[in-house]
Amino acid sequence: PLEAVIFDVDGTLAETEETHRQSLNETFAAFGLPWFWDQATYRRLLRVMGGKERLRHFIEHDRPPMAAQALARLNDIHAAKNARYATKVRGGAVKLRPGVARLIDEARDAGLRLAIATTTSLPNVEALLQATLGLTGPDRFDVIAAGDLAAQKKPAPDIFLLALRQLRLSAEQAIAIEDTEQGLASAKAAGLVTLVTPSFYSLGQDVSAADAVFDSLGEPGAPARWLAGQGRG
Ligand code: XBP
Repeated sequence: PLEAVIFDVDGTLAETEETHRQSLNETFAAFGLPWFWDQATYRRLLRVMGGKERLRHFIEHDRPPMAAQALARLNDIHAAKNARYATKVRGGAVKLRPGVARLIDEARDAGLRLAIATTTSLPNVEALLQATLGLTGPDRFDVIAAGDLAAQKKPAPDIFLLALRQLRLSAEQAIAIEDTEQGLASAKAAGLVTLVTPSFYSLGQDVSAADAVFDSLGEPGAPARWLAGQGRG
Protein backbone atom coordinates (compact mmCIF):
# COMPACT_ATOMS: atom_id res chain seq x y z
CA PRO A 1 0.00 0.00 0.00
CA LEU A 2 0.92 3.64 -0.39
CA GLU A 3 2.92 4.87 2.62
CA ALA A 4 4.46 8.20 1.61
CA VAL A 5 4.38 11.18 -0.74
CA ILE A 6 7.69 12.69 -1.87
CA PHE A 7 7.47 16.33 -2.97
CA ASP A 8 9.80 18.31 -5.17
CA VAL A 9 10.23 21.93 -3.96
CA ASP A 10 11.00 24.57 -6.60
CA GLY A 11 8.03 24.95 -8.94
CA THR A 12 6.04 22.21 -7.18
CA LEU A 13 5.45 23.47 -3.63
CA ALA A 14 5.88 27.08 -4.74
CA GLU A 15 6.84 29.23 -7.72
CA THR A 16 10.29 30.00 -6.32
CA GLU A 17 12.30 30.40 -9.50
CA GLU A 18 11.58 34.10 -10.08
CA THR A 19 12.92 34.78 -6.59
CA HIS A 20 16.02 32.66 -7.32
CA ARG A 21 16.47 34.62 -10.58
CA GLN A 22 16.11 38.02 -8.89
CA SER A 23 18.52 36.96 -6.15
CA LEU A 24 21.00 35.81 -8.78
CA ASN A 25 20.84 39.04 -10.76
CA GLU A 26 21.35 41.08 -7.57
CA THR A 27 24.29 38.84 -6.66
CA PHE A 28 25.88 39.27 -10.10
CA ALA A 29 25.72 43.06 -9.61
CA ALA A 30 27.12 42.79 -6.07
CA PHE A 31 30.08 40.77 -7.39
CA GLY A 32 30.67 43.28 -10.21
CA LEU A 33 29.70 40.77 -12.88
CA PRO A 34 28.12 42.43 -15.96
CA TRP A 35 25.56 39.62 -16.30
CA PHE A 36 21.77 39.62 -16.28
CA TRP A 37 19.60 36.52 -16.66
CA ASP A 38 16.26 37.50 -18.22
CA GLN A 39 13.35 35.04 -18.17
CA ALA A 40 14.22 33.49 -21.55
CA THR A 41 17.82 32.93 -20.48
CA TYR A 42 16.73 31.49 -17.15
CA ARG A 43 14.20 29.18 -18.84
CA ARG A 44 17.02 27.77 -20.98
CA LEU A 45 19.45 27.46 -18.07
CA LEU A 46 16.87 25.78 -15.80
CA ARG A 47 17.39 22.63 -17.88
CA VAL A 48 20.60 22.28 -15.86
CA MET A 49 19.47 21.30 -12.37
CA GLY A 50 21.14 22.77 -9.30
CA GLY A 51 22.15 26.36 -8.74
CA LYS A 52 25.92 25.75 -8.68
CA GLU A 53 25.79 23.38 -11.65
CA ARG A 54 23.70 25.95 -13.58
CA LEU A 55 26.19 28.74 -12.90
CA ARG A 56 29.08 26.54 -13.97
CA HIS A 57 27.25 25.58 -17.17
CA PHE A 58 26.59 29.26 -17.95
CA ILE A 59 30.24 30.19 -17.38
CA GLU A 60 31.63 27.28 -19.41
CA HIS A 61 29.11 27.28 -22.28
CA ASP A 62 27.99 30.90 -22.63
CA ARG A 63 31.52 32.23 -21.93
CA PRO A 64 30.27 35.55 -20.46
CA PRO A 65 32.66 38.40 -19.61
CA MET A 66 34.72 37.78 -16.45
CA ALA A 67 34.13 34.03 -16.73
CA ALA A 68 37.46 33.04 -15.21
CA GLN A 69 37.09 35.33 -12.17
CA ALA A 70 33.55 34.10 -11.63
CA LEU A 71 34.54 30.43 -11.89
CA ALA A 72 37.12 30.95 -9.14
CA ARG A 73 34.36 32.39 -6.91
CA LEU A 74 31.54 30.05 -7.90
CA ASN A 75 30.80 28.81 -4.38
CA ASP A 76 30.84 32.37 -2.99
CA ILE A 77 28.45 33.59 -5.69
CA HIS A 78 26.08 30.69 -5.03
CA ALA A 79 26.19 31.19 -1.26
CA ALA A 80 25.51 34.91 -1.67
CA LYS A 81 22.56 34.14 -3.96
CA ASN A 82 21.16 31.73 -1.38
CA ALA A 83 21.52 34.29 1.42
CA ARG A 84 19.58 36.85 -0.64
CA TYR A 85 17.00 34.23 -1.58
CA ALA A 86 16.44 33.13 2.03
CA THR A 87 15.99 36.76 3.12
CA LYS A 88 13.37 37.33 0.43
CA VAL A 89 11.57 34.09 1.30
CA ARG A 90 11.56 34.93 5.03
CA GLY A 91 10.10 38.31 4.03
CA GLY A 92 7.15 36.55 2.40
CA ALA A 93 8.21 36.82 -1.25
CA VAL A 94 6.97 33.31 -2.07
CA LYS A 95 3.58 31.68 -1.44
CA LEU A 96 2.74 27.99 -1.67
CA ARG A 97 1.00 27.04 -4.92
CA PRO A 98 -2.77 26.55 -4.69
CA GLY A 99 -3.81 23.28 -3.05
CA VAL A 100 -0.36 22.46 -1.65
CA ALA A 101 -1.14 23.21 2.02
CA ARG A 102 -4.43 21.31 1.75
CA LEU A 103 -2.81 18.30 0.08
CA ILE A 104 -0.13 18.19 2.79
CA ASP A 105 -2.83 18.18 5.48
CA GLU A 106 -5.00 15.62 3.68
CA ALA A 107 -2.06 13.29 3.08
CA ARG A 108 -1.04 13.44 6.72
CA ASP A 109 -4.65 12.94 7.86
CA ALA A 110 -4.76 9.85 5.63
CA GLY A 111 -1.74 8.48 7.55
CA LEU A 112 0.79 9.05 4.80
CA ARG A 113 4.32 10.13 5.61
CA LEU A 114 5.73 13.13 3.75
CA ALA A 115 9.18 13.68 2.31
CA ILE A 116 11.05 16.14 0.14
CA ALA A 117 13.48 15.37 -2.67
CA THR A 118 14.99 18.53 -4.11
CA THR A 119 18.03 19.84 -5.92
CA THR A 120 17.91 23.03 -3.85
CA SER A 121 20.16 23.66 -0.86
CA LEU A 122 18.72 22.61 2.53
CA PRO A 123 18.67 26.10 4.12
CA ASN A 124 16.53 27.37 1.22
CA VAL A 125 14.04 24.53 1.73
CA GLU A 126 13.83 25.21 5.47
CA ALA A 127 13.35 28.95 4.88
CA LEU A 128 10.51 28.23 2.46
CA LEU A 129 8.75 25.71 4.71
CA GLN A 130 9.03 28.00 7.75
CA ALA A 131 7.84 31.10 5.87
CA THR A 132 4.84 29.33 4.35
CA LEU A 133 3.83 26.68 6.90
CA GLY A 134 5.09 28.29 10.10
CA LEU A 135 8.18 27.65 12.22
CA THR A 136 7.23 23.98 12.64
CA GLY A 137 6.61 23.61 8.88
CA PRO A 138 9.74 21.49 8.29
CA ASP A 139 8.55 19.05 11.00
CA ARG A 140 5.61 17.98 8.83
CA PHE A 141 8.12 16.20 6.62
CA ASP A 142 9.64 12.99 7.94
CA VAL A 143 12.53 13.24 5.51
CA ILE A 144 14.11 16.21 3.72
CA ALA A 145 16.57 15.08 1.06
CA ALA A 146 18.15 18.19 -0.44
CA GLY A 147 20.92 19.63 -2.56
CA ASP A 148 24.39 18.18 -2.28
CA LEU A 149 23.30 15.16 -0.20
CA ALA A 150 23.02 13.23 -3.46
CA ALA A 151 26.08 12.52 -5.61
CA GLN A 152 24.21 13.32 -8.82
CA LYS A 153 21.43 15.88 -9.20
CA LYS A 154 18.16 15.34 -11.09
CA PRO A 155 17.51 13.89 -13.67
CA ALA A 156 19.61 11.19 -11.95
CA PRO A 157 17.47 9.23 -9.46
CA ASP A 158 19.87 9.71 -6.51
CA ILE A 159 17.90 12.23 -4.46
CA PHE A 160 14.63 10.25 -4.70
CA LEU A 161 16.49 7.03 -3.84
CA LEU A 162 18.00 8.81 -0.83
CA ALA A 163 14.53 9.96 0.31
CA LEU A 164 13.22 6.39 -0.07
CA ARG A 165 16.18 4.99 1.88
CA GLN A 166 15.63 7.48 4.70
CA LEU A 167 11.90 6.67 4.72
CA ARG A 168 12.86 2.96 4.76
CA LEU A 169 10.41 2.36 1.92
CA SER A 170 10.61 0.78 -1.51
CA ALA A 171 9.57 2.71 -4.61
CA GLU A 172 6.20 0.90 -4.78
CA GLN A 173 5.29 2.32 -1.37
CA ALA A 174 5.61 5.99 -2.34
CA ILE A 175 4.65 8.45 -5.05
CA ALA A 176 6.43 11.58 -6.26
CA ILE A 177 5.04 15.01 -7.10
CA GLU A 178 7.11 17.02 -9.58
CA ASP A 179 6.83 19.97 -11.97
CA THR A 180 9.61 19.49 -14.55
CA GLU A 181 10.67 17.03 -17.20
CA GLN A 182 14.01 16.50 -15.42
CA GLY A 183 12.35 16.00 -12.06
CA LEU A 184 9.91 13.53 -13.62
CA ALA A 185 12.83 11.64 -15.20
CA SER A 186 14.55 11.51 -11.81
CA ALA A 187 11.48 10.18 -9.98
CA LYS A 188 10.74 7.67 -12.74
CA ALA A 189 14.34 6.43 -12.73
CA ALA A 190 13.89 5.83 -9.00
CA GLY A 191 10.87 3.67 -9.86
CA LEU A 192 8.20 6.02 -8.47
CA VAL A 193 4.68 6.60 -9.69
CA THR A 194 4.78 10.33 -10.45
CA LEU A 195 2.21 13.12 -10.55
CA VAL A 196 3.27 16.25 -12.46
CA THR A 197 1.88 19.74 -12.00
CA PRO A 198 3.61 22.04 -14.51
CA SER A 199 4.92 25.38 -13.20
CA PHE A 200 5.61 28.81 -14.75
CA TYR A 201 9.01 27.78 -16.08
CA SER A 202 8.23 24.15 -16.93
CA LEU A 203 4.97 24.74 -18.83
CA GLY A 204 5.25 23.15 -22.28
CA GLN A 205 7.90 20.58 -21.32
CA ASP A 206 7.30 16.96 -22.33
CA VAL A 207 5.83 15.30 -19.25
CA SER A 208 4.08 12.50 -21.13
CA ALA A 209 5.92 9.94 -18.97
CA ALA A 210 3.90 11.11 -15.94
CA ASP A 211 1.28 8.86 -14.36
CA ALA A 212 -0.98 11.90 -13.91
CA VAL A 213 -0.78 15.57 -14.85
CA PHE A 214 -2.75 18.29 -13.04
CA ASP A 215 -2.59 22.00 -13.96
CA SER A 216 -2.70 22.69 -10.25
CA LEU A 217 -2.77 20.69 -7.04
CA GLY A 218 -5.72 22.94 -6.17
CA GLU A 219 -8.06 21.33 -8.72
CA PRO A 220 -11.06 20.51 -6.51
CA GLY A 221 -10.72 16.98 -5.22
CA ALA A 222 -8.73 15.65 -8.15
CA PRO A 223 -5.16 15.29 -6.81
CA ALA A 224 -6.38 13.99 -3.44
CA ARG A 225 -8.72 11.51 -5.19
CA TRP A 226 -5.85 10.41 -7.43
CA LEU A 227 -3.65 9.98 -4.37
CA ALA A 228 -6.32 7.90 -2.62
CA GLY A 229 -6.57 5.74 -5.75
CA GLN A 230 -2.84 4.97 -5.58
CA GLY A 231 -3.30 3.17 -2.27
CA ARG A 232 -5.50 0.43 -3.73
CA GLY A 233 -4.33 -3.00 -4.86
C1 XBP B 1 15.30 23.33 -8.71
C2 XBP B 1 16.70 23.71 -8.99
C3 XBP B 1 17.44 24.57 -8.04
C4 XBP B 1 16.94 25.98 -7.88
C5 XBP B 1 17.97 26.81 -7.14
O1 XBP B 1 15.34 22.17 -7.93
O2 XBP B 1 17.26 23.27 -9.96
O3 XBP B 1 18.73 24.64 -8.53
O4 XBP B 1 16.74 26.53 -9.17
O5 XBP B 1 18.39 26.23 -5.95
P1 XBP B 1 14.06 21.23 -7.57
P2 XBP B 1 19.95 26.08 -5.54
O6 XBP B 1 13.04 21.39 -8.67
O7 XBP B 1 14.65 19.85 -7.50
O8 XBP B 1 13.53 21.67 -6.22
O9 XBP B 1 20.65 27.31 -6.03
O10 XBP B 1 19.95 25.97 -4.04
O11 XBP B 1 20.45 24.84 -6.23
